[in-house]
Amino acid sequence: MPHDQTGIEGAARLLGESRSVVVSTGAGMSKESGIPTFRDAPNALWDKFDPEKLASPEGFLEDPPLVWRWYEERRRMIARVAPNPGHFAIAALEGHFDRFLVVTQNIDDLHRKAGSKNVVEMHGNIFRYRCFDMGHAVDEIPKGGGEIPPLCRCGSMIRPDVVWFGEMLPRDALETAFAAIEKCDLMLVVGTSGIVYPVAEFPALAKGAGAKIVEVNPEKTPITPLADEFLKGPAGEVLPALVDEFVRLRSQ
Ligand code: BV8
Repeated sequence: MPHDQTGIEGAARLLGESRSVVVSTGAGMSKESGIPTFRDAPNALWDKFDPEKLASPEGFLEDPPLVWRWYEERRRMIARVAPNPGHFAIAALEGHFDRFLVVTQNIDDLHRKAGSKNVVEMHGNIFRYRCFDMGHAVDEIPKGGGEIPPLCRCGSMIRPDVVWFGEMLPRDALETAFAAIEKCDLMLVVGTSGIVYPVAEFPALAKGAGAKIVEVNPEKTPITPLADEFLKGPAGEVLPALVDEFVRLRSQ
């Protein structure tokens, strides 16, 4: 899908004028790595399931084996995929700025695998587990128990260390994100439908703090009206082109 060069040049110029950047990414960031997104059909993840049923504490308690197996299936699929050129482009940007933070809604660890150092996972990480009742981290799934979901040493069920609907986001993640958003000159918003709160609020918070907004998405979203530049296209193509133009301008 071709993307417009003028938008790229404008966005690269805005990046060149920035010293503090926040990148906010959603499921679309990982689409070209082969991970289905949540909402853009076909093959959208939620099509087969009701999100309120699977990604919520109530859904887990209603059918723990179903929810556990859904996450195990996703974990196995995610473990097999790799970062795409979009993840690597974001990692390449990091060293060019005084302050640079990736706040991701994704639980797939792909930003870190691509080399990004400053990453905050707003919705947790599918490769981590915790105790359902007590909340403590579970570093290793007990072998041979046979229960589905497996049981924690304290007897409670083990759950994925992700944020479910109706659950508070990790306080430290929110504090880090809000502090960076308040000070950023530019927010790059990539591959999110802008539906899930509180992350959906981040571009408006950044705009309110005086930042420029650049959005990368094949479709317009509720965030698009806030964007100073809207780069229509897939992250895996648009982001490398944006970084190339940014580096070209820097070298002039
Ligand atoms: C909270 C982890 C305070 C698990 C996820 C009623 C009761 C309770 C809460 C609420 C309520 N009503 C509203 C709420 C708040 C709720 C919410 O926002 N609901 C929405 C649906 C309205 N939020 C919460 O519950 C949050 N907690 O508010 O706590 C609280 C507490 C108690 C009571 C009230 C409030 C917690 C939200 C976190 C939920 N967990 N994931 C898991 O992954 O299994 S959310 C999950 O969905 C993802 O993590 C992700 O964040 C979200 C999907 O959003 P996107 O990432 O944007 O993905 P999506 O598929 O939607 O869009 C993809 C985009 O990519 C599209 O725009 C597409 O065009 C684009 N795209 C496609 N291809 C590409 C591309 N872009 C670039 N390149 C491409 N190639």
